[in-house]
Amino acid sequence: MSLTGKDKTVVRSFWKKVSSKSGDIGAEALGRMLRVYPQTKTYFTHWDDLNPNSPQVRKHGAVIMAAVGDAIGKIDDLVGALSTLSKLHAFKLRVDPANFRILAHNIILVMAMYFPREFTPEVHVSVDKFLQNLALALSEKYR
Ligand code: HNI
Repeated sequence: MSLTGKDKTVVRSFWKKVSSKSGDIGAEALGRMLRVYPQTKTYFTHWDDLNPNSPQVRKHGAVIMAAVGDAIGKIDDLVGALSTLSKLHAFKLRVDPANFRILAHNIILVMAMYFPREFTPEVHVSVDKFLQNLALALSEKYR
């Protein structure tokens, strides 16, 4: 479902409130994904420690959320904004795109946990739509 002007406004304004914690959100979301959906661990076997608080998990969670923040800055052209990352995940990392939705689910869950007051039903709808569109844009180069 494509994002409306209102969705974009809601996502941008929520991001302003939470972006200072983006590293923590990403780290916790990635750690949860690896713990709760162990099939996702297969892509990270080159890391020393896949437990939620390991330095590599925390650092990479922050990298992922920085990319999410960057995508919010380019919310009018998510496909263009994510095309390089889409190619990387498709051809080099060979990540099954079903996993993008799994990570998106963990990101929204952690956002709700960390920001219960800001995470209104309105925010929930628009951020969920945004993350689904981001997952779709990341899947664009798969063929
Ligand atoms: Ni993903 C590397 C962004 C989902 C597996 N990933 C990256 C990098 C970014 C990134 C940014 C670093 C790129 C670089 O070095 O140039 N990944 C994102 C985003 C999402 C996502 C925005 C979805 C919200 N990645 C996933 C998922 C998996 C995944 C769901 C697997 C389950 N990503 C990887 C792997 C790497 C990676 C593996 C390389 C890690 C490494 O060791 O450097």
